This record gives sequence, C-alpha cells and structure tokens, in this order.
Amino acid sequence: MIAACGSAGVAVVPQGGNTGLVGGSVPLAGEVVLSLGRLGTVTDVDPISGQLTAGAGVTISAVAQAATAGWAYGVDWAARDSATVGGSVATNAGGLRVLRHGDTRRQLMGVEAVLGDGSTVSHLGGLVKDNTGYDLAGLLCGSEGTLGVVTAARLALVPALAQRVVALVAFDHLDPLLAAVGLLRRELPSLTAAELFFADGLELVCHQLHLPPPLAAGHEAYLLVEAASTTDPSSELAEAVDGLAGVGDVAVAVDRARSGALWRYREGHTEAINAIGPPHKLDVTLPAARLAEFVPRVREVVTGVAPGPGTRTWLFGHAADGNLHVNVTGVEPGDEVVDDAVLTLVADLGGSISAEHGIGTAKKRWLHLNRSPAELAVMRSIKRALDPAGTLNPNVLFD
Ligand code: 2HG
Ligand code: ZN
Repeated sequence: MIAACGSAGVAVVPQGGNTGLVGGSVPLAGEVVLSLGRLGTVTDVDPISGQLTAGAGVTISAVAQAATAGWAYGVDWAARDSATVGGSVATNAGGLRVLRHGDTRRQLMGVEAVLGDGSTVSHLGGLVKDNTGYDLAGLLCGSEGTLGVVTAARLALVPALAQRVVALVAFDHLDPLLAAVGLLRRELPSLTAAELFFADGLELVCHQLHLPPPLAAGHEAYLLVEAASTTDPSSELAEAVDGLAGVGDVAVAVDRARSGALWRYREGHTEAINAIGPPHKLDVTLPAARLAEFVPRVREVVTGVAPGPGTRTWLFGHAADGNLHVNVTGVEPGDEVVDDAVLTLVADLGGSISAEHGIGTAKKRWLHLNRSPAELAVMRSIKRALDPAGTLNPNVLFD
C-alpha cells in the first residue's frame, strides 16, 4: 500500500490512537490516512526475558494487561486506553513514570516497520545484547512517522510493583517543592512518580470535574508523589515526606480507590482545561536549575504578549523530568504569538521545545531553536535515505 501510494505520488499519514497533541497524525493536504488500529494483537509474551511483541494498534492499557506473571509495562500516561504502541514508538512517548523506567525508547527491544519505498524492516528477536550495526529501532522511535510506519514493537517489561502508595504534598512556594523532588529521588528508592501542579489548575480541575478539594486549605503548589515496591512502601514514603522542608499539608492514599482519586487531580488537568476553550499546548523541558525561574517568567511572558483579560496560563507536568505542560487559554487558536514567546524563552533558558509530545506539524516552525543547521541537515539526509519519494508524513517535523 505504501509502495502504491509512493508510485502514485500520494502521501500517507499513519494514525494510531489519534491522541497526539502536535498534529502528527492529522492529514493536512489530501494525504491518505493509514489507520494501524487493526494491528491489535499481543504475541510472544515471554515471562523469562520479560518481553512481549505488540502490534501497532495495541493500546498502552492492553500492553499493561498482557504483561502478566509478575511483569508490568513501564510506560504509562492518562490517554492509556486510546493511545497505541505504534504512536507511542513513533513519538517516543514519555508519561508519568519516566523518572523510574525511562521513555518508550528505553523499553524498545526492536521494531517492525514499513519504510517509504514499501520495504519492511523487522528486528523483533528481543536480544538484550545485540551490537550488529545501526540501532534502527532507536532511529524509528521518535521519527513521528516520517521514516517508516511502525507495525509492531518488541517491548521490554519491568517487574510489577504491586504495593503502591500515593501522597499529595502541598507547598506554599515552588522552591521547596523542587528541592523535595531532588531529595525524594535520592532518598526514596521506591519513587515512581513526582507530578507537579499549581493552585489555579487544581481549582479548575475541582470545578470542572466536580471534585472536592483534596486538602482542608489551598496552597500554592502541589507535588503528587507515588512510591511502588514489591513490599509496602508506606513507611518509607512517610519517612521521606517527614524529612521534607516547607510542606504545608499532606494527603496520603494507600488503597487503589483513594490513590486513583488523588491521581485524578493531576490527570484531570487536560480535560478540565479543554472544557474552558481550545488551549495552546506547549510541552517543554527546562534544565532542573532553571525550572523555578521559568514558572514566574513564563506567566509574565504570556501576559506580555497576550494581555487580554481572558488569557490564562496553566502549568502542570512531570517535576522530576523538568517537563512542564504550558497550556494557554483565552488566545485565538491560530494566533502563534504566545507559542513563539514561550518557546523562545524555553530555548533561551537551555530547554527543549518538545519534551514528550514531539514536533508534529504544530511545532516545526520552532525546531531551529533547539537543532542546529548541521543537525537538521543530518535529519534531512536520513529522511531522504529511508523515504526518498517523501511519501511518509511529509508535513511533519520539517518541510
Ligand atoms: C500529561 O502529562 C500529558 O498529562 C498531556 O502529557 C499534557 O495536556 C497536556 O498538555
Ligand atoms: Zn505529560
């Protein structure tokens, strides 16, 4: 099909769960959309090596369910029931547990993919040590459908950590919260997530999703801490939280229902923000040392370029990765002034304009802020080598 499209001069946009946030799987100019949804089978589950092979259309939840016999899948995020393996490989998806298990590329033992000329590359043997030339899986991972259509992936699993506790720790300043993240990473070996949000975002989530406030009083910033282990990590977590400075209040959950309820305050951000209008979505990473300064500066920069009374800046994200999701509402969807100002600030502070969502069609105008002409030239050469006719996702990453 890809070869036929190539010879007919028709471009192809591969599409998985269509949960992407940068337009990477959306046709713009009459391209054929290639849905991978029917490649929905998990095969070759190996409890000895802790690996499985998933078709591109398998959802992230289904991978987690297939990982039995004491194994689990290390990558997870809120869109788990719709997002699929193919898209997660294509975008090198990150998510909530990168601090513990790494991103999608880290789980990838091999891929099967159809290249732009219609040929298939397949390397699904899952050998842990395999230095036999270029790492094609690593290259295809994060290539956003521009080099090949991922049809299956061999994924490494992680030991299942059945005992899980969650604490929502409130702070009245961001600085002690960020110091707490460093301390927890050092002193809480069972740490699996450290998620950040702020008072205004929490208020919006409670209002839009009809949730009660998690704590008796409001605070400036919140850190959702999750610890997981094969044995109960509650006392280890309690001890670590006791040792933190600047804590205003804490809510702890040891059972599944209450943990899910605490997670809802963080995971509900996307939905609550969408409910008040189409947001400008900027998924950025800051160097750890610049994160504290970025938070007030990004708010100032947004109000500077979009001073209208309806402009709101929502910040939340993955504190241990320096990955903030900057969502701006109240600004016309087509107006890129805010995007430009925020991404320029991020690059000036040494950060990345795309942490985990990719470049897609939405961010390609700013790729030069992070990638030098020499790097872009190498990327274009790779594109030409694997997709000489420019059949695959031609509007994504660069023109
Ligand atoms: C998350 O961390 C996702 O919840 C979505 O990456 C972020 O909606 C967003 O901007
Ligand atoms: Zn995220």
